[in-house]
Amino acid sequence: MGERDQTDGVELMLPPWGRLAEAAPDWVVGHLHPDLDSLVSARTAAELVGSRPAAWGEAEPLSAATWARLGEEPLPLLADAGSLGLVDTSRPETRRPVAWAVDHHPLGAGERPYPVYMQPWGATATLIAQARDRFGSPARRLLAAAILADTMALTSNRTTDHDRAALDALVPDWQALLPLVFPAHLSLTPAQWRQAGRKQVLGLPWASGGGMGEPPDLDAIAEGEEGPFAFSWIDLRQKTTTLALVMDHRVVRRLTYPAVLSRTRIGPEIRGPMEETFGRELRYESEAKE
Ligand SMILES: [Mn+2]
Repeated sequence: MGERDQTDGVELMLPPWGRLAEAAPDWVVGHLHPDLDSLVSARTAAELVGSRPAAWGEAEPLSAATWARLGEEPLPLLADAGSLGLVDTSRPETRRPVAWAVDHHPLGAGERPYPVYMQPWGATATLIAQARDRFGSPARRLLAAAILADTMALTSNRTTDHDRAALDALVPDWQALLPLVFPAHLSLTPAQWRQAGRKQVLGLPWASGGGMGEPPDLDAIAEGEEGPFAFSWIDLRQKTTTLALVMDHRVVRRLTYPAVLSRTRIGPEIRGPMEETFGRELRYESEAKE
């Protein structure tokens, strides 16, 4: 905890939870459509400072399903009033009082008249896990699951030694959590897949997910899609990504290549075939999802 450095007002130190608890915010909340790291970080940071955890909006569907498999009730939606502690979000919310932010993302633009505790590690849960001695086993299990989710089971190129060490210390047999965090998505119906992890990439609706098992039935998913629609699946066992492009209810391109393990990077191996199929007018509508 002792090290302290200052860069552009960001404090590169671990959150001093005891001091933060002395002026605890009403709510601890993550990003707009929280993923597992965001949900877990809100829940566990709130526990450390004695605040209430909340979700800004509906949880991202695959993460909401994992949260339920871990035995957790959905977090309440954030109320319109009250001060905030921000976790796992680079969003500089300043229209209402913010006590502090705890994050692992490089910070985007925006003024932050509050302390930010940031480490460029694989998950916000890894920062919070530094206080693991203060948690019981349910919270430690949640933190481990969030680290697995945000690092794609320690395979993402954002994974650090801090993430590996935290995981081992939290739950020594963390491999047992893998089927909970990355279930066989084969059990999802095509309709559920269409709801899963939707965002806009290159101007197309895009669903993506990670899995440990066989890829889902892409033809069955395509049947329900007018398109254009893009679907990607990361197979953590094979370390491959499968990409399917759908038009008029059928798969028009299908590619499998070594996994692009950063979930936010859209590399030329994806962009190329998409532009070739759908035309050069496609735009990359990047979003600060995490
Ligand atoms: Mn995160």
